[in-house]
Amino acid sequence: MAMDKEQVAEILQEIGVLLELKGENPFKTRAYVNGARTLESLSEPLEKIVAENRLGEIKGFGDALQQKVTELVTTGRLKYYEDLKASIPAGMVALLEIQGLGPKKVKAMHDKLGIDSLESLEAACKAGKVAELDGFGEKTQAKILEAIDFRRKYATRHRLVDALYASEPILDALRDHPDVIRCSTAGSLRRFKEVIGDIDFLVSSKKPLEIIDFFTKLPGVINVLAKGDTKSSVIVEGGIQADLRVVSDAEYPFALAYFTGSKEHNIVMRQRAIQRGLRLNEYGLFRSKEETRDPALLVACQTEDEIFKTLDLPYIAPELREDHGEFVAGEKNELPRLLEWTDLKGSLHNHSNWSDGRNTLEDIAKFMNELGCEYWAVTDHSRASYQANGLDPERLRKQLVEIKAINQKLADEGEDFRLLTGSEVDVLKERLDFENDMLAELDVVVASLHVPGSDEADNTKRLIRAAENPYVHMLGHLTGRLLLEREAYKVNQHAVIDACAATGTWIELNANPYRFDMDWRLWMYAKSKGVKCVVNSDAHRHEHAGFLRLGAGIARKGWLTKDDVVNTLSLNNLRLALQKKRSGI
Ligand code: DGT
Ligand code: CA
Ligand code: CA
Ligand code: ZN
Repeated sequence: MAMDKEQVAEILQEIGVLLELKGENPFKTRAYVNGARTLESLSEPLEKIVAENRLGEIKGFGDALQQKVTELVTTGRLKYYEDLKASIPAGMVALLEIQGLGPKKVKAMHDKLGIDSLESLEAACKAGKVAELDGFGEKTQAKILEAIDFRRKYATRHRLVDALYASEPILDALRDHPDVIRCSTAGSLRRFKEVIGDIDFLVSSKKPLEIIDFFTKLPGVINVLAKGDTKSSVIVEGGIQADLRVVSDAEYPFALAYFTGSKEHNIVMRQRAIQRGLRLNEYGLFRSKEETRDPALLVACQTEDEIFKTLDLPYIAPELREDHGEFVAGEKNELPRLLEWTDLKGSLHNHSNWSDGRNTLEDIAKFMNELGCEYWAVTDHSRASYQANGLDPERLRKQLVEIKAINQKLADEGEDFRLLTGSEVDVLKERLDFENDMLAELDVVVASLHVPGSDEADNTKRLIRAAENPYVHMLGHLTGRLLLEREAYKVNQHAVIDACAATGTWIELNANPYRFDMDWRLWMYAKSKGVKCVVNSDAHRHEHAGFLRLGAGIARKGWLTKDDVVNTLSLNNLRLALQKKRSGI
């Protein structure tokens, strides 16, 4: 595949750095870095220049550079670069990402101390060896240790919720700025990925410099990494990197589509443009057969919607832009009408202070009623979860009496809201934690595997057995994963989904932002088998009700509609739905 000039420039830049790491002569390394810069500023398409054999006319482009650029543009690869990369320890290259370390310092530490990884660097600093090197000193050594710490703490992956909370006040501030015409988040955050790398902001404005300056001085910004004329990178609270790009308002819809991604989605969009004799890039959609950003050739679009229309597609929601079938469905006009979080009428998996939740039953009823819910199930842990203060049948039956009294009081006051009784019953090795007669007394039964084994077949069998129980309405957090913290236990999710389909069992989409479990990638399969979803907040305190909004976003990412989600039903219809599996007994 041929490369465009940005990609070629990036590789030249990297060659410069790698050569410096090897200690090559500075003229040679600088030729590559300068060459990269020249390419970026070219107004003509690079492909054209190469095809017409005119690279030599560009200032600073000697034979070596011409030959390499030609190879890259025509074949998409460069043997020289690949060999060079292979000749340097990968750990050394990674050290360049530590703040304050350039190729010269990395090379010196490698030559004198054999440092070729983050670990060996840290050890050498702690042993005081780095400070002894020429041109380093105690101060530099301390700074390097700090930077290593910083990097560890501010890892490169972040949970969606942390990125959302960090981005919202920044987006509000941008929106309120008088020189901002339009603004949005983009990238994986806008696509609602469960884990993101960095936050992307996009603004349209006539005064980019002022916007950049304003952005870098916002209270949520704790460190400025780069500050250019139209883009900036910063670290925001939570240690998350955030990129801002400022474009003209005419470019805005195209930049928004481009920087929302995903890369895979963008590739297909570009392809569709080419098939129609057009060119799509971050600057616009152009009537041209080659790369350009000539405004005279622009197909003006006011919104993303119009870009999609021009490429014969309906609007594709950002959550679906993963090249996971949105183009095929879009062409047939079969994109789903996605769930809205306001469609949710309550949550069917929650805890109270009877097990490991914080709030009392009365407070929960009051709070969720005022929030506008129609119902809220209390599904405290069963006795096997002793560390979570799980309930035995005796305590659970006491709780049922209390809930009944609360509901009676609500009815007397003319309120429509109801608490539902229930349990998050543990899936044990050979059975469920409660007998069927206990489960039969409950409105809602969630079955969860809290202590899995290491054997996939065994975990799968346990969950299938739980699904086969006529009193179990749904399986809770199917894999037990905690994002960026704990891996999923081994389980054959497809087999479990099949069992749920066969038995009329629902599957939870646990909306706790550490979980988002079952994963969005599996819902399309579940849906194809007719398995319904329940978006549950798994609330342990009032504030967790807000998880429902996040869970709905993940459900959207899994292509789910209102009809696919059980807790969009009104209380009466929910009661009927809860009876359905049991009535088959
Ligand atoms: P992240 O930050 O790793 O969670 O994922 P994204 O999707 O936010 O990726 P990011 O921040 O590197 O770039 C934002 C978007 O910009 C990305 O989704 C698509 C677009 N983009 C960036 N680089 C490229 C590229 O080389 N080719 C194409 N087609 N699109 C790109
Ligand atoms: Ca990003
Ligand atoms: Ca980015
Ligand atoms: Zn649980």
